[in-house]
Amino acid sequence: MPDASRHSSGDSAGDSARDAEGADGGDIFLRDVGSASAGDAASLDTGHSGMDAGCTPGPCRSHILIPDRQNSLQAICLDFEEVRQAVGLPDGSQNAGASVVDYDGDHRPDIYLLKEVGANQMFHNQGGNFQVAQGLRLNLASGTRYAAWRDVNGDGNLDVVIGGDSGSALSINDGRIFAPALPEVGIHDMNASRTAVWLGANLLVGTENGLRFFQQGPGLVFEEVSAALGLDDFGDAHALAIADYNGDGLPDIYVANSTGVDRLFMAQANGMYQSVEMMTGTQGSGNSTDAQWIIYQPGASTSLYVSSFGRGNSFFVNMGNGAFQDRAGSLGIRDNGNTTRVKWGDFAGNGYPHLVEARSGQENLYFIPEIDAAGDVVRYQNRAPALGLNLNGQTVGLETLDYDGDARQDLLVILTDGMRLYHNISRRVNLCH
Ligand SMILES: [Ca+2]
Ligand SMILES: [Ca+2]
Ligand SMILES: [Ca+2]
Ligand SMILES: [Ca+2]
Repeated sequence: MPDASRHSSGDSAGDSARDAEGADGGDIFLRDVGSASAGDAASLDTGHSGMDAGCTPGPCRSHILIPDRQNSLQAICLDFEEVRQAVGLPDGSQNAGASVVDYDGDHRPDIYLLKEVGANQMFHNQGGNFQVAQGLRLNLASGTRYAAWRDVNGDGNLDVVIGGDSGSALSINDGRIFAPALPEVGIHDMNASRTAVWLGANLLVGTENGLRFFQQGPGLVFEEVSAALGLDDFGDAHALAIADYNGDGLPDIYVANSTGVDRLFMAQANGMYQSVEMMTGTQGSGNSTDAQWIIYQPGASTSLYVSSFGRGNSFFVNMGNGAFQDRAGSLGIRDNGNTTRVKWGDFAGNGYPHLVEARSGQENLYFIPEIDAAGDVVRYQNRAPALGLNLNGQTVGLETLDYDGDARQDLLVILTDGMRLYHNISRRVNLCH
């Protein structure tokens, strides 16, 4: 297994689609040469107005063509097809989220559905379709909020810390079943929690009473050392985002709190953390719901998107000198709605990720970048309606995964009372002049 340490929400950004070329790359589209030189825009609505009688218009259902910056004769027709039922996944009810993980190491991502009420379920990926895995003993009771996977004992089987309303606990996977760790070892924390992330062998948990950092010692004994490391925060974390934003080789921690300011903990060489959110202006809105670090265009420094419930979202663009500039407004991704979850994904496979935003009681959004001739993103546009992604419900989970192994990133949306799996059917098309 290449990476046994996973983010709590199963972030699979490492599986990013490198090539969105589909099998059927021969469709011919009219290219409106008046407005569509490859560098002008990343998203070009073909509409119907410009079709030339000499060209055969191909079926790009969404009408969203993303120019290929290397080849002006080609573009990517961006499109998704909802396949939940076809691949054997249930709608579910009382859902609380999902964790995407390859729990059995067969190189196919599986889906662990977390429940607000009722038992969690692991949907085993059989190679494009899913079946409930029986007998794993992961069907724990209600109120799960996260699952954080890592092979803690180095036996090649992924173990898991599952957390939620009744606290966090480690289960050990013997290759067949998961069994709770013995009381004298492992992680046992009674604080209600929504999120956790592995930092190497150590686990950081966001609880309603603040951060808990469990440092692994010999014999699977974990010690809570957050105060000693300078990770002093008492907010109710909804998300933890990890990245080395300043390029010193040490992973840094962003804490998106639903209560009080967000925190940015810069890792120091001595193993301690320095709180730099005020210095960097990344303290958030006071009601944050999610956060993700992202390289939003080729060559950019690792930047940070933070969502907020009922207040504007922030896009802290990393200026490369330790400073950030919130460019959400000028880039068109402020959105003052009730954002609950965000996920960036390179759905076009061109190094310019798109931004998916889930909102509570408002339509979900899907932002595509506009790119200038120099290759810089100048603005994002919401294209969710054209893609059929403008769900209006209570979204509690957003995950990217390539469930069918075709090298295109697919999108999983978990609603409290349903599930949608959007198969990425984007494909390369030829343009004609
Ligand atoms: Ca698997
Ligand atoms: Ca293990
Ligand atoms: Ca760092
Ligand atoms: Ca795929």
